[in-house]
Amino acid sequence: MITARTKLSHLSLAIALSIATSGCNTQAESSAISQPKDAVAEANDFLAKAETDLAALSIEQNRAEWIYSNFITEDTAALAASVAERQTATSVQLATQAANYVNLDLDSASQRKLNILRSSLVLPAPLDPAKNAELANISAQLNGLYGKGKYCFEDGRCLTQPQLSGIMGESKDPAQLLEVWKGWRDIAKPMRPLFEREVELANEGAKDLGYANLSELWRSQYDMKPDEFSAELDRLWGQVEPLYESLHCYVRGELNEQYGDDVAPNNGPIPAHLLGNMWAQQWGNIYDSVAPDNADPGYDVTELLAKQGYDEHKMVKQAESFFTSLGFEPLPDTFWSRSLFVQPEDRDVVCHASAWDLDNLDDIRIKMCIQKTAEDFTVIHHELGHNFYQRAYKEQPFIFKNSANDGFHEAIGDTVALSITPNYLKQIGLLDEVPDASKDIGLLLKQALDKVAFLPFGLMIDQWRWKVFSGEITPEQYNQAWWELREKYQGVKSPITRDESDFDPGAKYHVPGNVPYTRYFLAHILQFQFHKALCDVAGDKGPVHRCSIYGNKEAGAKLNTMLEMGQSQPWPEALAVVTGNKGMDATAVLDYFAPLKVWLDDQNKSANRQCGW
Ligand code: X8Z
Ligand code: ZN
Repeated sequence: MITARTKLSHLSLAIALSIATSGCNTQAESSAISQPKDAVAEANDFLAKAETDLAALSIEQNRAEWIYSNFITEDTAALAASVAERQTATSVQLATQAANYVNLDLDSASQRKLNILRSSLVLPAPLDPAKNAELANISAQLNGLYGKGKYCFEDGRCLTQPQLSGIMGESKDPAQLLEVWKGWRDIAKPMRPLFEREVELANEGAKDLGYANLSELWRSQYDMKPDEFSAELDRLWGQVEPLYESLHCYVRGELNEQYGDDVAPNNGPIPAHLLGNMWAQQWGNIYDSVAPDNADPGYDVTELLAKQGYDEHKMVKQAESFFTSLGFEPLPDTFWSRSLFVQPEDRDVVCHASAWDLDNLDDIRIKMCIQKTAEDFTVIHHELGHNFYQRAYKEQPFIFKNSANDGFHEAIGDTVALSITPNYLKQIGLLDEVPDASKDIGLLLKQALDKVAFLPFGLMIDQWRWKVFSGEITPEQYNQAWWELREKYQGVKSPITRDESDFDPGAKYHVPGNVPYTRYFLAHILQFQFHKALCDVAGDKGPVHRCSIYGNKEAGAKLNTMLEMGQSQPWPEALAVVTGNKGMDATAVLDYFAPLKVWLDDQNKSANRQCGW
């Protein structure tokens, strides 16, 4: 959740300018009207001070949050909440003040900084200090509830989220899958009243800043009007929906053959516990159940890692070496001594993978309870993508130390991981023999189970949250509306009856963590655009799903040029640096999976499947 971190540490950070700040506010207004020249100077002074102060305070916040997430107790929660409270107060103050300067004739960088200051909060507190304190407290509690979450079996064994996810990924026993699926969701029930209050308070904070609600604020962070952004998402989803439907149809048919009509009917939405993942968000873990008969590439990265004796540290080293092969500097020693790779047995930690930038310079780290699986090998690349991005933009002014938009931050490591091809695995000694082109459908299917299956999930989380923020979904409808959207976008359903005593959204990290989720949808489009463009730079002439940019310094340099820009330019400019185009476009996704789409439709047709739900 690096970018949540980045966001928080950037803009909910801030130093308590306290009395001096509010005085400054009034002056700014009056001089802006009467003395434009002085007002411009004042605006620049305001920005300079804001950046210095924010940068300093962000370090304090990062440390408090790092310690809390690595050691969840009442005390660390209180300390983290107390820093968050100060920072939110200051960043709200700065966002309010920034509004006073936006109509001045400033240089474009200053103008952009003001806009970022105004719109980058993800959890704005009301001006009332008591409410700010309450919000900081609730936020820390929600994070803690997720991090401490466990399900205890009847035999007394209590498992944490990564362990339960391991069962969801491996088990083929529907009864066991259902027990774990349901058990994990019980951790979220106590979150419901906290979440409801969090929404109320943050909406009030958004209104204080001049937004209609928190939905409008979240959607204002993409260099376009909020409603244009929503329309852009609909457009991108429309591009990929037919591909998703073909995949859904095929997978549902195969699951029906495996489990039978009672467990996995061949029509309607797919029961959510059968897809190899706690949230049915990526389906790669059921590849073996749905693999094509004649086109299976015949290797499994989890097994290859085990065979070569990879431990957690070696998995991270290997991922680092991909980045250095592109020309990036190796990670600093402190990364290795300060990161968390292995789940500690003696304390509660937030296991959900995240990448951190403690000092906005070189103290970069990851925190992740690594499982020795193919899935986590990919997640490690994802996390390092964040760290290499952070280091690339470290020379930018503080407010620009972020990605072009939040989807970019999520896309970089994934882009690199798209280059984990059979050829690459052979080059690094994990695979003996590269499967020939007759196995491409298997390779593409495996990839689609993760990347294509993710798209509607990546979209629906914030479709739900935005409606919650705007009031269109009321607290009495939280769970029902959640499942309606799950069904609408993903075509999955709850395997058992749920009601409003449940709070299933809370069982997904980013809801209690208050991390916006549309970024991952964007990243799943962007990474295919980046991959295609970088493969072109690398001069690869083969099919794009066989292309690996491993070792290619030109591709690395191109990527680095974009990363170094940070958030200093509107995202279309950054996108153009790598792709030559200024628009997000799912054509790259469709091109990548084109042979698979033909194959899926063929399979669905010859099995006479009725697609859709
Ligand atoms: O949360 C993450 C990363 C950290 S930013 C591990 N991801 C989303 C998720 O796990 O739900 C990566 C893919 C989607
Ligand atoms: Zn991420």
